[in-house]
Amino acid sequence: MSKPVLNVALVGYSFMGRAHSNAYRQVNHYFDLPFRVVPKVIVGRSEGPLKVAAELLGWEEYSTDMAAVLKRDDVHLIDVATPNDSHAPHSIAALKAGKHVLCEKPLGLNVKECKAMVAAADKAKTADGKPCRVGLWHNYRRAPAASTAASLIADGKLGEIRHVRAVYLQDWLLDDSCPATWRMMSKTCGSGAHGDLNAHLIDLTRFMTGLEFDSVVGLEQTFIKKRKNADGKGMLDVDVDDTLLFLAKLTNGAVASFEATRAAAGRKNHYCIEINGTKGSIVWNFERMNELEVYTVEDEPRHKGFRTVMCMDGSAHPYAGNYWPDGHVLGYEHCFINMLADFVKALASGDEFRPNFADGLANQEVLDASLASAKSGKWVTVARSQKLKPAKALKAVAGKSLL
Ligand code: SOE
Repeated sequence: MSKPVLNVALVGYSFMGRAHSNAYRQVNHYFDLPFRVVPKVIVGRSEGPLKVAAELLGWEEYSTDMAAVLKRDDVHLIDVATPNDSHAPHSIAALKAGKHVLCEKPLGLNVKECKAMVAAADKAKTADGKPCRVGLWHNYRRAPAASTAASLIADGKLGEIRHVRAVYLQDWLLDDSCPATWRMMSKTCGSGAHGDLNAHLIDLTRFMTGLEFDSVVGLEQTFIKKRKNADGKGMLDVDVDDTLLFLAKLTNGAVASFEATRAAAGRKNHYCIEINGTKGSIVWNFERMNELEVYTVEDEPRHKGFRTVMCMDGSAHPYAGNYWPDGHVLGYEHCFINMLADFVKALASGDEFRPNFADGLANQEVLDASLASAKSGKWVTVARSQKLKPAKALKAVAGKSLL
């Protein structure tokens, strides 16, 4: 019997639009899903590049008229992969039109926008009266090793969490050769490396530990304060951070440190988190994304030490078995395919999907508090406006390839 279709409209087609397009094309090839996911229409402003993107990225149609796309009853899911200042307008319009929404991170420019997005999501209904579902593209949760770390912690293997230390280091703004883009203006991005990269560190900390942030103290720097405009005319005064570091106290008393920068020479996309508990530690380094370093105090002294676990065993690690036999590694793009598969399953089952817009708001409350602290130099209590249960750690569904 043929499956019902889930027709998708994507707005935005640069880096994230390309990564999402790949997920829409691939997901049904590797996951047995209740819907056939169809990359239906790609939306943008300029017809020429849009036509090329539609052909290249595998979209059936293209349109420069978002309002018209939202009116279509053969479009079910809107994917917002545009710059941060358009996340709220696009997502809220799509929810009001009764569409499900997947939005790129960070959810919005600030807490105010995120609260409006959560409110819109809480009341939105599809044309047939069902709740609209929402998700937030924090893709790294869906790396098998990251989900394995979360399940080890949820099962108490690390004991009580005491420390989190995480860095997300890039170097594309090391010098003044990169012209000004939307990522360097607070009106279009909210904050710089902070909202772009610390957002991932905050999300993974919340996901892996199940803890929330109590208070923070931040330090920001903008090393290059002026950048030439892309059109070569004049200079932009950069009003967001190149770098933001912050310390945090988590809700169980654990202490944490976070570093996000776009000025660490030689670091291209160096994302690494270490979590220490009373019974052990994990280290996950995205550059070795299929491996998880694990230490447990219970090991006997003869072989006690950090061990490297290759998280590609379909019987033990989420998602691994959907692709290849044990040990054949996955890449950055699989995190997006895995997340989309979970979203589509949740859409059909009605089960909770995380991270959702409430997670995006919780994340933004930490981002805004640490940015405020960086400006004041004082500790800031995170104004948590929700009581969220920790996301369920993703257990390995006995992964099976479809052939
Ligand atoms: C740019 O820093 C960027 O594309 C981020 O926006 C993404 O979230 C990250 O996954 C890769 O780097």
